[in-house]
Amino acid sequence: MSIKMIINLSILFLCVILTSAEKGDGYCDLKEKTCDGDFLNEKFIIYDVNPPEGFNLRRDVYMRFAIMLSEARQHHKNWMLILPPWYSLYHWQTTQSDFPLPWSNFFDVKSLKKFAPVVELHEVFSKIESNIFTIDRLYVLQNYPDAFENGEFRDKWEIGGNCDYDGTFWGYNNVTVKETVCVKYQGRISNLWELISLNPTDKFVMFAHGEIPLHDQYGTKTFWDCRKSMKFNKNLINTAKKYISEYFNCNSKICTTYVSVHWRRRDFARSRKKDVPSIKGTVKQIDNAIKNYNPQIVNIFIASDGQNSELIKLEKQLSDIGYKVHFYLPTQSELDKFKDGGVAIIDQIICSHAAYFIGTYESTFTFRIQEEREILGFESSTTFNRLCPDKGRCEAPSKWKIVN
Ligand SMILES: Nc1nc2c(ncn2[C@@H]2O[C@H](COP(=O)(O)OP(=O)(O)O)[C@@H](O)[C@H]2O)c(=O)[nH]1
Ligand SMILES: *[C@@H]1O[C@H](CO)[C@@H](O)[C@H](O)[C@H]1NC(C)=O
Ligand SMILES: [Mg+2]
Repeated sequence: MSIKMIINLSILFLCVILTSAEKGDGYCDLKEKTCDGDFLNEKFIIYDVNPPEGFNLRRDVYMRFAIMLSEARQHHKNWMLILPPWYSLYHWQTTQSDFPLPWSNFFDVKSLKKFAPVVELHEVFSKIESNIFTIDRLYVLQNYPDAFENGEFRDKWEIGGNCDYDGTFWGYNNVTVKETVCVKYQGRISNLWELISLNPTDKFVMFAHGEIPLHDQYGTKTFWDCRKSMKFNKNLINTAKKYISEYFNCNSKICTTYVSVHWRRRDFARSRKKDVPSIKGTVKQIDNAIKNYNPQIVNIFIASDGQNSELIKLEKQLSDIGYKVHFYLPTQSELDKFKDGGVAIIDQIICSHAAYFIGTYESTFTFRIQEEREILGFESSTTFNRLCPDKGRCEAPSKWKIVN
C-alpha cells in the first residue's frame, strides 16, 4: 500500500468517525450508563399546558420547547427537556388512563431524541435519590390583559401579580415545587432563557401554561426537522398500515384508492357553528370533492370524534349515493392497549395516506394530518382542503408547505 493510499484511507476513516459522531444516536440517553455522570451536570425543563387543551395543540407546544432546547445545545447549554406525561385529557372520554402515560405510548422517543435533548419523566424519576421530585422553580405564565399595547404586539415579560397553578403535575402526587413565580409573558419562546438566567443555580425548572410562548420562527427548516422527528409509536403505525392494506388494498405511502375526511364534531359542532357543516352539507361537499378529484373513487375513510348517531346518519347518506364508508373501530383489546390517544393517532395515520384529504377548519387534529401529508410528499392540492359551513363565507385553509 502506498503512503498516499494510507493517508487517503485514514482521511476516509476520520470522516466516517466524524460524521457518525455528528449524527450520533441522538442526545444523551439517561438509561445508558455512560450518561450517569451527566445527570449531575444536566439541568431540566418541564412544562404543563392549559388543562382543557387537546393532544394536537400539545404536540405544537412540544415543538416550541424541543426547538428551544435543541438550539440551546448548539450554544453549549446543558439543558434537557423532560417530556410531560399524558394524563386525563378532556377529550379522552372512552378510556381515561388511571396513570400518566409516557410519550413512548404514542411516539418513537428514540426519534425525538435525535432532534432534541429529551427524556421521559420516569427516566428522571429513576435517577432521583429522593422519592419526591422537587422542582426548584415553577413559572406560571399568564397572558397580558392587552396583547396589543399602543396597537403593537411586541415580545415582553414581567414578573409579578397573582396566579395559581391550575394543573395536576401530570397526575403525580409526589411532585412538589420550592418556589412559584407569576409571569406575564408574550412573544417568542427563546426569551424564556432570560427568565431562567435569573436563578442560575436552578436544576429543575417548570413552566405552567407552556402554550403561551410562541415559536421563534414558524415553518422554517428547523421547524420541519423537528416535526419529522415526531414519528409515531411503531405499534400504532403497524395497526394503521394493516387497516389501509386490508380495506384499501394499498401498501405504499401514497395511496390512490380512498379519500379521507376529518369530521370534527363535539365542541366544534356546538361552539363553531359558522365554521362546520351539517350532516347533509358534509355529504354534499364530500361528494362534490370526489367528483372533482376522481369520480372513480368509492372508498371514503372518516375520522371523527362525533356521536355514534351522527356517524350512522353520515354513513347512511353517503352509502345512499353509492360510496363505501369506513371508520376505524378498535377492538376492545386495541382500545385497552392504545387508549383514546392511540386510536386518534391511528385515525390520523389512515387519513394521512389517502389520495385526497378534507379536513376541519382550524382544527389542530387536521393540521397535524396536513403536516404528515407534506412529509409524505403529497401534492398540496390534495391536502389543504376543508369542509365549509352550509352557508356564508368559507375562507381557504392556510397552506403550510414543507421546507426540506
Ligand atoms: N379518534 C378520533 N379522535 C378525535 C378526532 N377528532 C378529534 N378527536 C379527539 O378530540 C381531540 C381534539 O383536540 P385537539 O387534538 O386539540 O384538536 P382540535 O381541538 O381539533 O384542534 C383529539 O385530541 C382527539 O382526542 C377523530 O377524528 N378521531
Ligand atoms: C412518584 O410516584 C410514581 C407513581 O407511584 C412512581 O412511579 C415514581 O417513581 C415516583 N417518583 C419518585 C421521584 O420517586
Ligand atoms: Mg383543541
